[in-house]
Amino acid sequence: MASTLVVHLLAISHPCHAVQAALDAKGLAYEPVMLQPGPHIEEMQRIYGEGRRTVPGMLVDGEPVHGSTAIMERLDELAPEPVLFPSDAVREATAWADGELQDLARRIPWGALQFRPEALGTYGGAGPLDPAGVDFALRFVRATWKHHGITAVRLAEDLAGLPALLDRVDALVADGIVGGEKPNAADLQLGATLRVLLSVGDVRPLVASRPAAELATRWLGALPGEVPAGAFPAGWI
Ligand SMILES: N[C@@H](CCC(=O)N[C@@H](CS)C(=O)NCC(=O)O)C(=O)O
Repeated sequence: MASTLVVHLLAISHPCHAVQAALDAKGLAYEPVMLQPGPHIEEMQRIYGEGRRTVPGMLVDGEPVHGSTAIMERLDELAPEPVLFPSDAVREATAWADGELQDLARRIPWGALQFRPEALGTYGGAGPLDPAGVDFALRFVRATWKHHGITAVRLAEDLAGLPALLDRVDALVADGIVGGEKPNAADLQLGATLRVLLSVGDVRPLVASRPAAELATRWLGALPGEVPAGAFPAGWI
């Protein structure tokens, strides 16, 4: 009998999008539980245990599996095709994507939204926010700066370091570790992060002209959301 899968998610979370794409690729049915940003931290720890505050998490017949990569590993046990971890090289690329690069897709968009807070509305599929919405967005974005340790100095360093990270993604494509006929875990983790970066107008040109860009939309489609170019002060890109 098929296992019952319950997946705890946030609507705007790229590791959650990667896991949802993996479930879809394997054709596994699951119950999505959408949590509220903020209260999700307490709820996740209640379900998955102390210190496990982040989404995504998955219950397999009630057994907790926490974190996007651990979930993908478990999905390979539940359904063989497509194999998400076909090689050690994919495992290594996934671990990298789930760390350093994944974090950038938090700091860069939240960083840009500080300068264009009205654009927060576009990530929910709506238009730019009205003035009352901007008041809310400014408070929310400020909280994300604190939560993710974003500072202007760190952002400028992130932006300066981005081309080297994108070079590494391009090398994974060139080596055939990602970008194959079927999605693996690294395709999905990288794609989920890259499509967030594509939504930030200032960095889109850095990504769009590269082989890496194809990964962004191949398995996950385009992300709603757009921070118009010109958000970051000139010279940061
Ligand atoms: N690398 C982890 C990180 C997950 C993560 O940081 N999720 C964010 C949402 S994108 C979250 O729940 N953050 C809450 C927090 O930092 O306390 C994974 O891929 O599962």
